[in-house]
Amino acid sequence: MKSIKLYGYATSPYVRKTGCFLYYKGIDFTHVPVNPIKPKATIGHTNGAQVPVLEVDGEWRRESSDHARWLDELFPEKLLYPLVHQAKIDKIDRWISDTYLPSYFRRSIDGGFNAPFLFRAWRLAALVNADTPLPLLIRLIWPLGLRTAPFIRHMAKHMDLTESYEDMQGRIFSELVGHIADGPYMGGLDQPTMLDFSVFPQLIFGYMFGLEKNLSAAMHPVIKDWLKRVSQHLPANPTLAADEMQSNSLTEALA
Ligand SMILES: N[C@@H](CCC(=O)N[C@@H](CS)C(=O)NCC(=O)O)C(=O)O
Repeated sequence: MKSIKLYGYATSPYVRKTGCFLYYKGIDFTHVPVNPIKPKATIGHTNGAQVPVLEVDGEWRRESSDHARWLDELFPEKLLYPLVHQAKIDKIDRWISDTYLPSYFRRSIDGGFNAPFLFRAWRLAALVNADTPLPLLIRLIWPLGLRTAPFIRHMAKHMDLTESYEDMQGRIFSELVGHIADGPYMGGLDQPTMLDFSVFPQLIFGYMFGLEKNLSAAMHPVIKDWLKRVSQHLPANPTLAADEMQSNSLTEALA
């Protein structure tokens, strides 16, 4: 049996994405929580701080979308990247990687430094702390850390910051609905692929782990039906965040 490790923290959308790839395929793996302020302790061997890192029998790779293709090579059942749909998947995956996932960092880039932002940032720090204890001071200055993190500043360079946060959110949500459309899965495919597992954990994370009161995406009937379909392929908590930190039930929100 192969030894499989996923290094990362559950507050990273990219880590949650690779986590869902593994869950969907039913692969036994160990989640190794990475302390973002001391990444060397766990991923020092990669000579960097970027997560997720997927390691199979000692060979490690970065880049979450590449993980889907690598996992298909190693475990060809339940393909995440079926080659018959390569062109369609590549196109939507580019949208997910370049537009959808970076949008989760927009508030950290130029949102108000206000109570909702502070609450969110402190909750994120608490979620990281549940897996890798952080000094109190570090948790307190987490909002500042998000504002100044080099990888987030780098993302900002590829965003149109002249579009307001609300306009961006509305636009991206409509684009998402368009990619799901009549389904049953993203891109109109009959089976779930890497696309579904790249988006699903992001839509549910904030609600399940106390960043948001409601699962607002589920107010849209297309998204709600799709969330229900995708959830059937994953465990009850597919996010890698500690179970004891869960605040809201997904089953209830999707009932
Ligand atoms: N393109 C990468 C992006 C990964 C990424 O940006 N990870 C962030 C966490 S959300 C990270 O590790 N940042 C710390 C760093 O790069 O030093 C992927 O898809 O895996």
